[in-house]
Amino acid sequence: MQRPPRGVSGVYDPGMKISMLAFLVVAGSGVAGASAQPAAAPGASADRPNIVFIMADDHAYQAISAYGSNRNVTPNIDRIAQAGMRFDRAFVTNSICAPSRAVILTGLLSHLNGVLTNGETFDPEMTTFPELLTEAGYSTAMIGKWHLRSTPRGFEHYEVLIGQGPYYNPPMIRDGQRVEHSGYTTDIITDLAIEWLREGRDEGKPFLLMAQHKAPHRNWQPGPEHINDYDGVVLPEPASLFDDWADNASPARQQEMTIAKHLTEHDLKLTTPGRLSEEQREVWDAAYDEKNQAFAEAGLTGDELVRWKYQRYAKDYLRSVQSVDDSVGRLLDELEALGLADNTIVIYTSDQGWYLGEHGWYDKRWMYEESFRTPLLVRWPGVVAPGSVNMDLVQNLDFAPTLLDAAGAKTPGRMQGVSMVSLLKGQTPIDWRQSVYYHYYENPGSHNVAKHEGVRTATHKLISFYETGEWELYDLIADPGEMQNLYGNAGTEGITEQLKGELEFLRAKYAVTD
Ligand SMILES: [Ca+2]
Repeated sequence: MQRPPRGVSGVYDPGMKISMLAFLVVAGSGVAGASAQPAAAPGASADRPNIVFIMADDHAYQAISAYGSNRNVTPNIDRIAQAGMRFDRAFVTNSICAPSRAVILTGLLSHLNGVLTNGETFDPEMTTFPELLTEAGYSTAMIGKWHLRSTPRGFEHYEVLIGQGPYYNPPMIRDGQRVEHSGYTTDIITDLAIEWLREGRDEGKPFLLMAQHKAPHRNWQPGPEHINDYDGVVLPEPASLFDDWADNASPARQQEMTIAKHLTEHDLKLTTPGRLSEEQREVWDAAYDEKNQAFAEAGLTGDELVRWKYQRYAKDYLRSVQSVDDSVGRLLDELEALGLADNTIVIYTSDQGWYLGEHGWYDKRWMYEESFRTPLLVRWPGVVAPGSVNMDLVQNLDFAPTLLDAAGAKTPGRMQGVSMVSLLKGQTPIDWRQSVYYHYYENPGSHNVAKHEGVRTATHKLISFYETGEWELYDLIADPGEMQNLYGNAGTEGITEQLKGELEFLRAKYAVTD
């Protein structure tokens, strides 16, 4: 179903796009030489693929049916997996929103791109892959959640949420001008992306469209079309919903992200969100007044209350995901309708993973699998074998070099990621990495997660909570849920030394300093 753009005030100005590009050319953009791709003549680009990069915020792979979700069905996201490649060992380098976005744009780890936590402003002078694609002759747009405090640069066109942005009626910044929208934010981002595909892009060029959702970020406000999904359903609980962390080092026990204790009334929808129009509020209250009355009458306590909170939280999260899935379907349909699907790479990913009740948690940040991993699905007709699955170790660090490579543009030598194009072709290079590096920095910070770094191989994970000298070691084959910290146990000396050596190797390779 295609919907017209809704509630847009302000008129789209194609001149803005052209003048922005002209500025980049005239100014030399400060990174001339970083891209060796000579400026292609407009229209001389039929062989270069278009790129649609769709990123959700905090979308757990556990909430995608292509990844085997036992809790929801995402038929449209699954279309990308069915026609393309599913990466089962895709990881982030720092599992939190703004830092992940900076890594994706720059191909540099946090300590080199400057965004260590959500508190830093992204340096607008940093070289980014969209900027390099613009220079290489791509028509480029960034629509949706930016969340880097800076003004987007290097795109022909942008329209972004302000900060986190609300779930309903978001003001946005369109090429420097504030515009007001009414409606559900996931739908609005989709409308704007489709509008740009139809009318905004330069049709003489290949294009990069980054469509980045706010959903399903906290506090998981469903859209009107899915607000009553899962009513009457009892979602399966993760096996570790009541994890007490008895076997783990103290950092995990000191966090503040439990479903049991740390969700607020606002998170649990016991209060009505602000910002809703009268009409939206009617829909909202009609849905939640009924749900909340049943809860009040039940008078739950103890584990039963935790179970109720899990159901409420997970259902709202999945309702929010469902609108993202609708959005993916609309974008895929639009590519078909415009005759672009056959020469367009479509990527679906998230800025990191998420706990959907595993270990009793919501949120992210940890190097444990649910937040360290991120969904990554790539469709590239004629290049990627439909329905393929990749088990190589890849990271969001690799996205920039991959997309530059796919576009035939040169990757700056400073970028630390590696192009995944050969993986997409089904060919793993013999020297592909055997381990990945992780580093989380935001402490003190929300949810009280200690700083940590670590290394993961195909079979094991070693984590260093270096401020307190605590370590954790997991055997991911025997214990994929990471319920048993093996560090210091007899018989693990060899693997521990091996992983410590690997961690030092990666620190040196990536120029990580103390
Ligand atoms: Ca996020």
